[in-house]
Parts: sequence; C-alpha cells; structure tokens
Amino acid sequence: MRRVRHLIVVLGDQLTPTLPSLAAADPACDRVLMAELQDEATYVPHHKKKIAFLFSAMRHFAEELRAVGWPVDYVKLGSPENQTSFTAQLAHAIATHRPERVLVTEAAEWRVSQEIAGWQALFSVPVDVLPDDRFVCSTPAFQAWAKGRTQLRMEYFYREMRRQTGLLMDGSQPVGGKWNFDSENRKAAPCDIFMPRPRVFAPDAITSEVLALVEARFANHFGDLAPFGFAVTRADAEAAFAAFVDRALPQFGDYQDAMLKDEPFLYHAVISQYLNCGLLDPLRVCRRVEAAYCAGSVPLNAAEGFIRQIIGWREYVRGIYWLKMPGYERSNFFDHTRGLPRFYWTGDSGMVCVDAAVTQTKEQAYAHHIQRLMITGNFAMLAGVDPHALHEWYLSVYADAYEWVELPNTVGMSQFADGGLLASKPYAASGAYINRMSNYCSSCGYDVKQRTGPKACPFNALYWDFVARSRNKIGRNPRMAQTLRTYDSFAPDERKRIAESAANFLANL
Ligand code: FAD
Ligand code: DLZ
Ligand code: SF4
Repeated sequence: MRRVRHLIVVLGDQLTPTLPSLAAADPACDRVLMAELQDEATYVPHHKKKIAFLFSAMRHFAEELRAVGWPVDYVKLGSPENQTSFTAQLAHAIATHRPERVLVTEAAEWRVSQEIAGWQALFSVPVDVLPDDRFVCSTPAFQAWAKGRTQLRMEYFYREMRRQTGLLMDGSQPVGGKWNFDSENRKAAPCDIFMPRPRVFAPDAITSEVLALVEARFANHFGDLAPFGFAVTRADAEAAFAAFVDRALPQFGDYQDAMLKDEPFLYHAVISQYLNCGLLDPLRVCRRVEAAYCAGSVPLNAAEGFIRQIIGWREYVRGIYWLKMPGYERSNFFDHTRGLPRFYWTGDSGMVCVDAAVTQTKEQAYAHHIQRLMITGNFAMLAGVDPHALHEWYLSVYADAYEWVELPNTVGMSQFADGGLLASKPYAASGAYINRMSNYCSSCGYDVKQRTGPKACPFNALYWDFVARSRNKIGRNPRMAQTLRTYDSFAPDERKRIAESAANFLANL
C-alpha cells in the first residue's frame, strides 16, 4: 500500500464536502478515516433513530467522497478493524498507514475536543486541528462580542449577525423597519387547518443494512426504529428543505409556538438533524428563505422568524456553549435534585401534553421547540428535576441533539439553571399557557381550570409552588415581580392548598 501523506479524521457530524480538513488535503496522496464507534453511540443512550440516521448519513457521505476520488477507510461497527473510540481507531489507522500528519476539523463538542487535544501527546505524528468554518460566527468572534458585556442577550447578537450577513437588510436597516417580528409569531393553530408533512424518504440498501445493525446492537435503547424516513444524503436533505420552503414556511411565522395533538411537525422545518451533521449549510438555507421572501412567496414574519432561529439562536447557543465550557453542564441555579420521572421514557404520565411530547419523541426522535421548552422542559423545572439528568435525556432522545446546541437550550433556556445568562426570566408556565397554545387540555383527564385538588392540572399547583419556593432566587428579577405579587395576593388557605397539591403530586411521581 502506498504511503499516506495526510490522514484526515472526519467525525460523524462533519458530513460536509467543503470541510476545512478536506479542503486542506489532496485525494491523490491523502486518506480519509471515518468510523462507527460504540463509545459515541453509547456515551448517552441515543435514540435508535438517531444512531441509524447518523450511521446511514456517514456511510452515504463516505460514498459521496469516494465518488469524487477520495480514498476512504470507513470502519463499520462490528467489522474486525473496528475499535471502540476515536483515539483507538486513529491509533489503528496510524499503525496501518504511517501518515506524515493527521488533520482533523475541530470537534463541535467539548468532550470530543478534549479527546482530540490528547492526540499530539499520544502519537508520534503531528496533529493539525483546523477551525470549523461551518458557522456564521466563529468562537473567537463570539468571545469578542461577549467581552465586557454584562448581559449576553440573543437579540443584540442577532442584529450583529444580520448586519454581518446582510440577510433581510436594507442598507444598514432591517427590512420592514423592525429587527424582530416575534410578537406576530404566537398564534394558536386551529385544528382544522391544512397541515403539511415533512418529506419522508424510503430506506435504500445502505439504510436498510444500518437499520438491521442498530436493531441488533442497540435493541435496549429508547425509541422506535421504524418507520424510518429521514433523508440521509445531501440531495435528499436539500429536497426536504425545499419542500418545507414551498409548503410550510409561509405559515411558519404565525404558528411557531402552537401545539396540536397528533400533529408533531406543524409548520416547522424538521431540518435541525441535517444542519447539525453538515448535510445542510446554515447560511445557504437562510439565503434560500430570503429569496423566497423577495420573490413574494413567504411573508416577512415567516422569513425573519426562520432566519432568526438559525443565525440568531443557533449561532448564539453555540457561542454560549464554548464561552462557558467546561462547567456549564453542572449549572444548577435552583439546586434541583429530583431524578427524571420514569414517564419521560414511557409517556404514561396521564398528562396529555407531556405524553404527546414523549410519545412523538419516541416515534420520531423529534419534538418541536415549544414542546421541548414549554412541556417537557417546563414540567421538569416546576417539578425540581436535576438539570443534568434532564440534559442527558434531551441529548439522548432527539436526532438533532449534540451537546453544543442541546446543553445551552436545556440548562440555560429551559431550566434557567445558569441563573439567567441566556434567558431573561425562567420559562415557567401554568396550564393556562398550554391551554392557550394547544388543543391538549380538551382531551386530558386533568382539569386545566382547577388550581388544586386531585383533578387539577398538575402544571397549575406546580407552577405556583415553584414561584413560592424560588422566591429568594427570582425575587429580584423585575420580570417575575408581577407573578410574585399575584402569588402574594392568594389567601393563606389557597397557598396552603397549592403547597399540599404540589407535594402530593410530586410524592407520587
Ligand atoms: P424549526 O422550528 O423549523 O426552526 C428552524 C431551525 O432553527 C432549526 O432547524 C434549528 O436549526 C434552528 N433553531 C431553532 N431554535 C433553535 C434553538 N433554540 N437553538 C438552536 N437552534 C435553533 N436544537 C438542536 O438542533 N439540537 C438540540 O439538541 C436541541 N435541544 C433542545 C433542547 C431544549 C430543551 C430546547 C428548548 C430546544 C432545543 N433545541 C435543539 C432547539 C429547537 O427545539 C430545535 O432546533 C428545533 O425544534 C428543531 O426542529 P426544526 O428543524 O423543525 O426547527
Ligand atoms: C452522535 C454520534 C454517534 C451516535 N455516533 C458516532 C460515530 O459512530 N462516529 C462518529 O464519528 N461520530 C458519532 N457521533 C457524533 C459524535 O458523538 C460527536 O457528536 C461529534 O464528533 C462532535 O463532537
Ligand atoms: Fe397538560 Fe394540564 Fe392541559 Fe392536561 S390539563 S394537557 S396536564 S396542561
């Protein structure tokens, strides 16, 4: 076998042909290493669909590279050459090929970046770690933006990203005269409206082989493997995104916060799993949405709302993650210690809203943002669940979950466990909010109008109990002042009933 010049390690979420480590190399003398690894598939018990999606997308990407001339060592799980970790696999490949250098694009997650940081000391060949250019804002640029600011509000960061990219800009001013149309994005969805569905793709031979592997190896992991309809190639991910732009984007803005029973996707894009592993490019999808707005096929509140999620929230949470790691994963502002209730795995709590979110998560490895934030996240905070246990759950169960994006959303946004770095107030809500934004309550055994007692919606007593028990933590937050005044206006008997109802419910969890 001829001597390999550069060995390029491509990680599972680096499925992008223009990846810096590939751009820096030459198929004529360099070689790519990709591997399906037991350690990566089990550091949390990932949803079966998530593992199958990523393995199949990795195998298709290896084929995509081979088709343009790259020699690729693709190490399948279960093959004789397979080692369980990145480091062991690389050691094996170095012994086989004796490359002059190893190239790798920096890992998206702290855990893997630490593993890579150890390679230089372990191996006798130089290891080059290249910055990942697949984000709009580099980590040094985010750190420069954050430096000296007392508050790191997403809105101001987002405006910078709009200026930097020129997306929906009219010179130095935002198109439409406003930066943010969020207030127009909070309609509850009527249940009889036409509902688009994300495109699904029949498994090909590669995916079918992966599905059999996952069923055999990860049978005890959470989640349904079938039916499997994710795109696993760049072309199909593009097609799924194009279908979203045509069919759902026009209504995306209006119904972004809505929830409907038996409608897991509503007008959401269902593309985060493709963006996060590199099958779709964030800036390209935003430019496509901007073009749809300019062509008059989508309203401004939809185009702006979508672009804000990508160049605003997605980039912002990544910046926060790298600013605060390590240590951010142990944030616990409220000192919550309760274990994760069993029904996060089974979906049999009796609360229709929670069970709908868990059941569709089990079926689809997907729940939309408001379900994650205001149902499962909100419930966990009100019930006092340990944020780290919840973080591990979110990291396991969603096809789009990688720690850099999941952790700030869970610990910062949904649990306020960082004490307000990311959110200006806790996203805590009683049943009234859920009832306003969804049709769950009409089929629930609990009564959303009752605050206390055995039939009362658990979110109600838990909400007021959370407000009361967290007073010394949230009392100085101006955005919580009205809520505390309302609690204080309750008669002592009512406060006692709230405490008892919450305690009874939690005792039976
Ligand atoms: P859409 O609603 O159609 O939005 C379009 C795109 O915007 C998404 O594909 C996503 O790339 C981006 N986006 C929207 N909101 C956010 C956000 N808050 N942070 C980052 N990107 C955003 N997103 C992940 O990609 N991975 C995660 O592991 C993840 N964990 C989350 C955990 C919690 C507790 C919460 C509250 C949110 C989490 N999110 C996560 C953010 C968000 O829920 C998902 O990005 C979104 O639901 C993906 O579905 P979609 O593609 O249909 O998104
Ligand atoms: C999430 C994941 C899974 C399930 N499996 C693999 C794998 O077998 N091989 C691989 O290269 N990457 C995998 N990943 C992604 C990594 O865990 C990790 O998220 C990325 O390398 C980013 O740090
Ligand atoms: Fe959820 Fe309460 Fe409504 Fe039942 S009544 S669906 S528990 S908010």
